[in-house]
Amino acid sequence: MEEKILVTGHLIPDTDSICSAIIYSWFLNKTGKISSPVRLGKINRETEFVLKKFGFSDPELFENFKTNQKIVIVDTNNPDELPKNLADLQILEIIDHHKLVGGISTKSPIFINIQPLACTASLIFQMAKQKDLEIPKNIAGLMLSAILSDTLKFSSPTTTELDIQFAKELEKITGADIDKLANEMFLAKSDLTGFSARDILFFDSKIYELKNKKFRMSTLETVKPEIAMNQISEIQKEMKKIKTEENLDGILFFITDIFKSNSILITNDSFEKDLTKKAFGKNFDDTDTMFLEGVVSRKKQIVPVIENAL
Ligand SMILES: [Mn+2]
Repeated sequence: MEEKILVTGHLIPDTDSICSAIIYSWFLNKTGKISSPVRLGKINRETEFVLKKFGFSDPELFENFKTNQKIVIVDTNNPDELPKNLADLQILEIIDHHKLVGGISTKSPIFINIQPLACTASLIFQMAKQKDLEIPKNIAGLMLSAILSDTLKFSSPTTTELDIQFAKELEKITGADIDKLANEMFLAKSDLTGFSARDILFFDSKIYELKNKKFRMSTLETVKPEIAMNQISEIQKEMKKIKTEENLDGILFFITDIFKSNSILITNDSFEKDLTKKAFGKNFDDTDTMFLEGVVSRKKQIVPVIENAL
């Protein structure tokens, strides 16, 4: 039997990462390959809601990939967000919408599709259209959900005309209403019951090496920022712990209000405060937080200004 290809997104998977692994695996199977989706971490509540709504089960959790395992990577091209033994695996393809970070090398030429769209699922929809594939309703539902998730319902500056056009086409195919689906997803995502301060900090968190300094930047996207604000002192305690454990130069936490399109920044020490004051050109208020009107995208509005300020 032909060896199975595993399709995986990044560590700490978000909705696009999980849905795109499932969608791309469907795409590969449609084009004559044998594949299944896997995941590298816990499913978040938004993704859990989406999978249930469109009738999918969680992809299998994979921690150990055997040497020479054939894999396709979706929604990242960053080796730090992929399995530790990446160099021993056989990467067949990369489908992504993030900046090229480098560090991945392959034994032979591979297929790479990286485009500046808001979402990996948009790229796969485009590929499916090019092949004239008929897209089942439930796959279209995952594609639409991933676009709504990554674009925060088109409010993120990463959103392109193409993402919006695709979402509208997918809305027709799947029969789900965009506004209603987005509301349900964002409410599911805002429910923090049962999560610790540490869980909250790792929902959507990435390490960045900027000008030789190591940062962790965590974002909580929510429609109810008050839930996290109520436990901010615990969250700050945890941030300090993580900073020591991971030997970071800084750890920044952003609570992003998806409906109002703004963020609250939380930091701890004077290095982080001075840096972010310079980056955003704003001061901290009495509660030691910084209010950032219109800031919703880590990729486009946070990382570049921090890098500049350094
Ligand atoms: Mn994505």
